[in-house]
Amino acid sequence: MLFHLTNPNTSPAPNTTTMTHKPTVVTCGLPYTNGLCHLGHLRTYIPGDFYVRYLRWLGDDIVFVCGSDNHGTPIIVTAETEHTTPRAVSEYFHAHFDEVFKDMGINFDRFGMTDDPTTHHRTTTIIESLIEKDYIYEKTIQQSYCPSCKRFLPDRYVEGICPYCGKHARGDECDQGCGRHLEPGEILNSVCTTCGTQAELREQKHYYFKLSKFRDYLLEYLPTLDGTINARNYAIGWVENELKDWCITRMMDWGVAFPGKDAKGLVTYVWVDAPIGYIAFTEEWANTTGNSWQKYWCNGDRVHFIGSDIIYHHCVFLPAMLHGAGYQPPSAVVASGMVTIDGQKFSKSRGYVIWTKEDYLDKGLPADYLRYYLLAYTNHTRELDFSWKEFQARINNELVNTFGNFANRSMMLVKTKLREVPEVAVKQEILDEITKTLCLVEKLVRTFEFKAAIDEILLLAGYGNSYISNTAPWKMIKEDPYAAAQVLKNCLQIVKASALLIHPAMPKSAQKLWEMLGYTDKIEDHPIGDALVPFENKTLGEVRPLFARIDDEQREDLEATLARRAVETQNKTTGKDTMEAEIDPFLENIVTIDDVAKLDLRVGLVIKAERVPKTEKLLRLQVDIGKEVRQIISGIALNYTPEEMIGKKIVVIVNLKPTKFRGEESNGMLFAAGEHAASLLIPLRDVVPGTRVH
Ligand code: B3M
Ligand code: ZN
Repeated sequence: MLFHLTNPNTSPAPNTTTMTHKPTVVTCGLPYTNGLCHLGHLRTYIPGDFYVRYLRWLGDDIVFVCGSDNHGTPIIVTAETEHTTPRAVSEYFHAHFDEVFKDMGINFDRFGMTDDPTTHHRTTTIIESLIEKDYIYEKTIQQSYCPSCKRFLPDRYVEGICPYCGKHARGDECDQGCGRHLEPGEILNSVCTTCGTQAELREQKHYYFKLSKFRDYLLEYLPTLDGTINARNYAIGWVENELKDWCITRMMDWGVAFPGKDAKGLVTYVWVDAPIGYIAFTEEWANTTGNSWQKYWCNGDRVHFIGSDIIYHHCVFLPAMLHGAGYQPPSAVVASGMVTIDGQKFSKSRGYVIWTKEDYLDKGLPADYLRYYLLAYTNHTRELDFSWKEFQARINNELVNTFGNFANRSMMLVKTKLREVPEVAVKQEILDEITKTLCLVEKLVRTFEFKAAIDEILLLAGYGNSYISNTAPWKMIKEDPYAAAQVLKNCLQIVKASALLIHPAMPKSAQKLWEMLGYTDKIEDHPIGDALVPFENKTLGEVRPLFARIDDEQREDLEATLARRAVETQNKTTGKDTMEAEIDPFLENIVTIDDVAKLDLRVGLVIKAERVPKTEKLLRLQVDIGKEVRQIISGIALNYTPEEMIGKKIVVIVNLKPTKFRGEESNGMLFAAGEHAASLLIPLRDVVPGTRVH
């Protein structure tokens, strides 16, 4: 069946697109080259990439840069542990992030390294300019020093107590409490992270940036800062409360050498050169493509996508430093909420982590699903609680059942019932609906409301779905083929617009859909106005299901990987065998109070201790448990000498069936925590031997 009803209606592009926008550089926070890319990272990069793709589609002039953050103490610590250089560690993780970003469809124009010469050069230039303008001064401070490692302990080399909130803190950041940036020497009760020795304070000369001088500037600038409200408000609150000068040097040799002959041995603090990397990466891009970096950094707009834990660095420190050196400050800071997993705080050390490559991409899951999920799940500034269950539900309900179903139904009906695309005009009401969506989504994207933008696009597909269900063209076709053709042509127009609208979020899937619609070129080369150009192809391409459902088995497999990782990580830290605990022991081995009551635990006094001959780990103890003295053989010799055991009061289980170790009878068992019983359990207050432990 072929229709020849020609009415090539054209409709103007929505007028919002005719607005002109400044050249814009968009950046994403730089990942440290000290670990692998995990799902938490993506919360910054995917919305950043979506924003860039969308604005490019609207015709804006955008350059999108990022890079890896190579300096700072954690990278040196890793290099020391791995017996290699910080540069080698950086190159390894840099390559990893570069690959993962590409596989996730995150397309930077430049992904540089802060240890490359451009960042070194730009940092030196900016610092020299700050020195010249008298924004930097010298000061001797008390700095943590480890008498055992015989070195100063900058930043992550030291741990202790936060002077503001009393929680455990790392050298330069209160990571478990108030989140404050900590200045060198501020941390209390500092301990060397390498060897555990209590640190001493020693004098050291450093350079300070006069951040306090920028208070008035920041109070004037911050209300004009665009982006998400959390960033602006947090920064204003900070500046109103306190603004201390910043120590911007560290005594080590990995980093950007601090300029000046008096600064021997000092490098700039990593938080100085890292954001300067944004400028340097733009320079690198400009140099290789024949563009101008100044076009973006001096006249255009600068939009920074970051995690909400580094707002202070981007909205307080960075604008002050840039302004002081005569550069333009950020135009917008877009700060995402943090990511949790199944309600748990993301934690590499506790195994609550989903690695982008190993746990997602390598399992064959499409990048677009995760891109969609992270964009559509919740508002950008809210905390995002990831769960595979929710992931499955979203993909199946929204992508498979709504978006994919509508597109496939429309195209399959055309293919099977009409064979060719009817040459009938698209109804105005359909074009109006698309225009409405285009205007709304543009506004939402420009105001960083990514979730709402995606919802609108899905609503357009939903509108198409209801339209096709209500009109039922498959029934109509017998009585009124013209009307059925009209409906299907309208549907194809909605599919075309939906493909174009969704391509910044799901570039691969949109391209697939584009080809099913019969196009042979790249969807991203089509400007926004094309969403309203009547569907022009005469035949469709090969139509296949656009999205695949995630079944329960697959979801359970993903959940099991996460659970296993948490258990394995915990076992590694507690010294348990990995094979022993595939399942969560806390859930599987529930005991009752009655079970506990069966154990007779007593305080015992060690009165004699000696090594069991020809063994490495065993000690033979004589333990006074009140009414009698017991012999207990215990595998603690690697951690405790016989001499130090004598006189110790320990906890012993006394109703354990006697057993033999290496021919020696053991009548009881003691309690200790950690590998090879690293830490004995002893009563805190003095009690007589034989006292029952409840
Ligand atoms: N490398 C990572 C972080 O703190 C840090 C970002 C630098 S952005 C200039 O999230
Ligand atoms: Zn704190």
